[in-house]
Amino acid sequence: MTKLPDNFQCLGLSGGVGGAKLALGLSKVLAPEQVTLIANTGDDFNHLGFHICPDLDTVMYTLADVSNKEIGWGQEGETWHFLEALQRLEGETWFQLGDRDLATHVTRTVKLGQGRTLSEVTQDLCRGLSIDHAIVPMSDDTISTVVHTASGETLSFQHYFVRDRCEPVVTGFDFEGIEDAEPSPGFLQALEDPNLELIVICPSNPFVSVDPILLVPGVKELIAERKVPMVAVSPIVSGLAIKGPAAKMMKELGMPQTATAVAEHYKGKYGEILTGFIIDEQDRALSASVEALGLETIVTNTVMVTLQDRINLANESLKFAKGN
Ligand code: FO1
Repeated sequence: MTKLPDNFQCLGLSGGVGGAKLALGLSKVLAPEQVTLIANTGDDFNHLGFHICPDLDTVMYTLADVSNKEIGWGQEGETWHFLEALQRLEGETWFQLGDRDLATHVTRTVKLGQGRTLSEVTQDLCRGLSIDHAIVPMSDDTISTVVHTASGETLSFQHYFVRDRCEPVVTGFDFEGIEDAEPSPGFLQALEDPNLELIVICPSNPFVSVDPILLVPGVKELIAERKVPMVAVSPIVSGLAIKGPAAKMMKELGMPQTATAVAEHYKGKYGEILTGFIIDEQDRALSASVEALGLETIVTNTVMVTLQDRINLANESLKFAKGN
C-alpha cells in the first residue's frame, strides 16, 4: 500500500463496467475524502420519459455492491415485471429496465423535473445507496454521444450500443452539447483542489467514455495548469477489450487494437497532461513502445476478476502520485 499524505486527493475518471471496477478498487484503498469519481454522462438518454444515466448508475451500483456482475449493468437479483407488462402493452423493450433499476430512473427523473441538478440528484441517490465516496457526473449540462457510421447514419449512443448491438461500422464520434457544457461543480472542485495529487483514467472505452469526460471545456486546460500526474489504465489487453466495443471501434477507425494504440490516441488528444500508462502483464512486450511516447509505464495485472485484483490495480495506479 502506497504511503499517502493524509490530505491526498485523487480523481478517478470512469465510464461503464471496466472503469467502474477500478473505481471500486480506488474506493477500497482511499477514504471518501481522498477521492472523487467522475462518471461519463455521454451515454445518457431520455427513454420512455425517463432520464437514464448508465455510467453513473454502473459506478453507483458497483460501489453500493448491488451491481449485476454477470451482465455488467443494472442491479443484481433483478426482476423484470415492468418490462414484461410493457411488452404486453407493445411498448419499447429493446432497452431492458429492471424493476429495481426503474426506481433509480423514476427518482432521478422526478428530481430533475423539480429543477435539481444531475449532481444534486446523484448525491441523493448515493445517499440512498449508502455510498460514502463521491460519485459525480462530468457535467450537469446535457452532453450526448453520437456515433457516425460507415452507412452515413448517425446513431444515438444507446441505439448504437444496445438496439443495434454495436454492429454498425463506426467512422467517428461527436459529443452534442459539449461545446456549451461546463464541468460539474464537483468535477471543478476536485480539479482545483490544492491537494490533488493524481488523476486516474480507469480502463474504459477511450472514444465514448474517456474522451467525453476530458473534452468537457476547461478540463484539459485545468489539468495542464495543475501539472498533476495523470495515468491511464489500458482498456485493451492483448488485442482485446475486456468488455465492450473498444477493440472493434479501434479496428474500424484503422487503429491497431493494442495498448500502445490507446496510449497514442490519448497522447494525440491530451499530449503532455498524460504522464503515465498501465498495461497488462500479457502486453509486457509493448512497454518499450509506450515508454517511447514519453509515458511512465507500469506493467501489472489489469484484468480485474476478484476484489483483490481491483484493490491491487488501484494501489499500482497510486504509485504515479506526485509524492511517489
Ligand atoms: N446494455 C445492453 O446491452 N442492453 C440493455 O438492455 C441495457 C439496459 C440498461 C439499462 C440501464 C442501464 O443503466 C444500462 C443499461 N445497459 C444495457 C448498459 C448501457 O447501454 C450502457 O451505456 C453500457 O453499459 C455502456 O456504458
